[in-house]
Amino acid sequence: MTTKLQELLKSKGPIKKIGVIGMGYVGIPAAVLFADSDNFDFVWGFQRDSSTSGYKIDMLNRGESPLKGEEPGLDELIKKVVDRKKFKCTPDFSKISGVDAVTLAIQTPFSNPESLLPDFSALIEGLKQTGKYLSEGTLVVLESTITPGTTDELARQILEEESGMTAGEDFGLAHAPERVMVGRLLRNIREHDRIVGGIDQVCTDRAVELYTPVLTTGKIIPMSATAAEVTKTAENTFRDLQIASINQLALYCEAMGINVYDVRAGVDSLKGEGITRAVLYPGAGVGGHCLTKDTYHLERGVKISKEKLDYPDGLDSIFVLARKVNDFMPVHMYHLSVEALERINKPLEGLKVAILGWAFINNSDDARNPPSEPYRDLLIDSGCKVEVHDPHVLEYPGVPISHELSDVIKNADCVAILTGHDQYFNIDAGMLKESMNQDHPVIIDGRNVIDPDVFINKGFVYKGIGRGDKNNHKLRTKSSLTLGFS
Ligand code: SAJ
Repeated sequence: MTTKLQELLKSKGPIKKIGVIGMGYVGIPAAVLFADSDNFDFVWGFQRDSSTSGYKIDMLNRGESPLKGEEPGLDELIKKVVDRKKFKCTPDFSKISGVDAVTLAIQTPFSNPESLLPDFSALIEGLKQTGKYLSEGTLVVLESTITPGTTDELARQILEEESGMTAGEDFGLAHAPERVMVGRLLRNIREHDRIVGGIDQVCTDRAVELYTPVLTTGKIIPMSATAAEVTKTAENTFRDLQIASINQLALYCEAMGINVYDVRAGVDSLKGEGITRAVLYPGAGVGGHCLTKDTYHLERGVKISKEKLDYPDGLDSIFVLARKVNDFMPVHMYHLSVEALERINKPLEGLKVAILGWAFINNSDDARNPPSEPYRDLLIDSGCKVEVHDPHVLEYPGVPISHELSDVIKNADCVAILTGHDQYFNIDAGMLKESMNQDHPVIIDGRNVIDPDVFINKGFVYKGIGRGDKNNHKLRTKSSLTLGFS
């Protein structure tokens, strides 16, 4: 028995006109890839004409990308589809009534880090606009990272209220989570497999029709909408768990006086069918906008789930524990700093600490939820003077960022490496010691950047994440340094 929606889709025919709401890192590449496909006739890019992002409308319609940073192929593709009149950006959401499919690529940030509750306000606004102009037989797809259950409940409710129609009968509804990484937006959309989940099979099939033409090496993986939401949050939750595992092992190795990188190499040597261990890298913490929040989306999803969860009473989920371990790493960096300075009888009050690296990830200017921030806060609370260097981050609210390494390390009592930017791998121990101008300068390596022996032999007090084999090294005395004993 065919459903009403099947009849509607049959009479509409294949998807030809598409709308993409939210001209950001996710929406722009998605829209121009749809527009570049011969399967589709035209794509509207919907962007609110707000004071903060209204400028994007004219930029895009001039064929220019409003996105910062290098995005291979994107500038050319925007210009191409605009010149061919296959794409146009507009603040007029009423044009949704003329499309066959509309996708929502709208951010769902945390309202505040403490509450770990997502701010769905922009997404809800987008859903209301969509519902208001929705026509029969249109497919609606959510691409934002959302709490499992959102598509099938919140989104369905808003769309039905605003449109007066019924999801799954009068219009289609699905979730197709984005998996893009800044710097490789087009490649990720084309090459990553695409999870596509409808609220029923007809909606899933229509969403498969929408996304298939933009994939090159990627394959479609169809499932239910809620399974798609869980997949997206779980793939980041699992990565966070993998990182927490090696971070916990690093803490154990420090306590047991061994080198975590020896253990890592050993465990990683187990390769092959079904026995490979996904051993990642320990570090000063986990930042960014994915791994720091997606675990809590997943946790909230299971909390509001229809069926009762069977799990040991009062026990944190291993996923939440993983978050707590990873969020402990900047605190551990602080503990290592205190231990190192105590070895040379330097109370923190009034000391100068140089932080090398503010970005949450190597060789990037992305400073969302940086592990360096809690580390800096702890130092300031202890009375330290803190200066921050980062070669890529231009600015950060409330934190002066220097681009002159020599200024930041000058006369510093302690240097702490928080981000593994390439530049830091070339730091010369002799130069650093001279610039810090201390008998026993302190260096805390949060990203396995330096060779401990080179710095220890220069008279540094060294501490490194996971380096139980070096963290209690002998201190080179002044005399042995002047006599040049190695
Ligand atoms: N980190 C470690 N140890 C590791 C790997 C990362 O401490 O072994 C830290 C990084 O320093 C950083 C944080 O974790 O502070 C996150 O790093 P990330 O490499 O996971 O980068 P993200 O947060 O941008 O994650 C994104 C995600 N991609 C999408 O959401 C589409 C994630 O699913 C990808 O696995 C990841 O990129 C990737 O592989 O590049």
